[in-house]
Amino acid sequence: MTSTERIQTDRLRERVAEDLRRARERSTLLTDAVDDDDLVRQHSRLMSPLVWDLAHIGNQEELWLVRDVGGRDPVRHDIDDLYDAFQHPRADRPSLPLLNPAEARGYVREVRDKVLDVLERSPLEGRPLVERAFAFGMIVQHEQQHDETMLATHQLRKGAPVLHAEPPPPAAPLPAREVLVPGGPFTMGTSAEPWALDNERPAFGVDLAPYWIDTVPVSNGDYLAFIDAGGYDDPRWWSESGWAHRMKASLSAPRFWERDGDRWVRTRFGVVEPVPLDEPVVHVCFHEAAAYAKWAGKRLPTEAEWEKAARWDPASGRSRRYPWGDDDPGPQHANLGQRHLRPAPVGAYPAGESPLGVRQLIGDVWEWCDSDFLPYPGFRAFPYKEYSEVFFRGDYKMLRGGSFGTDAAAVRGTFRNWDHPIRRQIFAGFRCARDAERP
Ligand code: AVJ
Ligand code: FE
Repeated sequence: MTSTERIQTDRLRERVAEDLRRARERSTLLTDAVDDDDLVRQHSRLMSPLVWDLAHIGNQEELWLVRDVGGRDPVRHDIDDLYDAFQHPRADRPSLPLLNPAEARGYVREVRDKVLDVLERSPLEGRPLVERAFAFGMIVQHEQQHDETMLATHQLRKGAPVLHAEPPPPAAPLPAREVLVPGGPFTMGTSAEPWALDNERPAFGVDLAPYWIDTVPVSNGDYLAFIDAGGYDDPRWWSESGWAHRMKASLSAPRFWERDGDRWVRTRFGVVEPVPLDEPVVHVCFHEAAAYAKWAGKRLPTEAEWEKAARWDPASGRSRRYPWGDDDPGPQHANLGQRHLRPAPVGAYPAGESPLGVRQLIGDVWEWCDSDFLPYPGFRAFPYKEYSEVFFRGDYKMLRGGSFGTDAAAVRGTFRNWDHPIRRQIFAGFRCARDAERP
């Protein structure tokens, strides 16, 4: 190893240690915010008790970093089954003999101590699992993904507010409500991003017809016009399965909204407040997003259209890591990391816009796309089939760009998230697109 390589490896180790520390700081904040009774309780059948998420975070870290990368003995050989998401559905997790809060905290601490030692000694090259610290990056992302899941559990929890954050930055002037994305090829996915997960790989060419895409997500004010126009009561706007779900679930507004006389209020982490008209709508399911789009004379973008709008640079023809370029996200670019516990108003973050002028693609709200979860051409499951492969072709729709609850380490221009089209507890909204005539 040359001295330049050694300096780079040391820098990578510091980066990993910092990312692990930031993830744990967030997990600790989310679990220390409530008492033990609250930690073991199930706040919704859609979610695990918070204490399950915490120990599951530690267990995944033990499996991959202590045992596999480190080649060390198990910390706890007896609990793998309890924290295997495929063994027990979320609804059943409260009745399992889980580690109690003190045990779970002690467990994740013990695992982390060993992992920091493994990190010091690992060469961060050689086999694919450790090359450029991939396994460490995967575990950082895993913890951050569960931190967003725990934040969704907090949103479902009843009671007085326990989480607090600064308000997000204001909107900036917006030159246009939609932009034309020219037709032609672009590179989707990645073969270069070191911590990209298996479903984002490999890079491949996609040729798209031209389309228009909104420069900002659909706002609460926009969505309210759909409600006021009777959109929830008109099957013309809904797909067949969407209408069936709308009827069965009696949908009439986004989740957490309530009518209060002649205005709408929403509950946000225990605070009841008037629905802010200029914020992106959040807590809508795919079916509601698709119905709104049809009512508006538009449609949802496909996943490829979302990614081209987010990454394609017309000047160079290259695909960027993020809309603003290749730099890692900073607070000027996007509303990420639970810094603000709400989306920023539409038109915020001008420094984060794409070359074509599309804003808020990263952060604020996950954006529903009209695509199923399919592997890219040349996909290979890595390092385990249960991250992506077992979900391909299931009843899922794609979500892109991350939300205010997503950490910068757990989202990028190529990142792919998915959920059932009826789910509303996630921090999901959408933006619209429409076909353009070919020139
Ligand atoms: C990619 C967000 C759908 O939370 O179910 C966490 C991520 N995978 N633990 C999920 C995940 C295993 C996953 N999503
Ligand atoms: Fe997990």
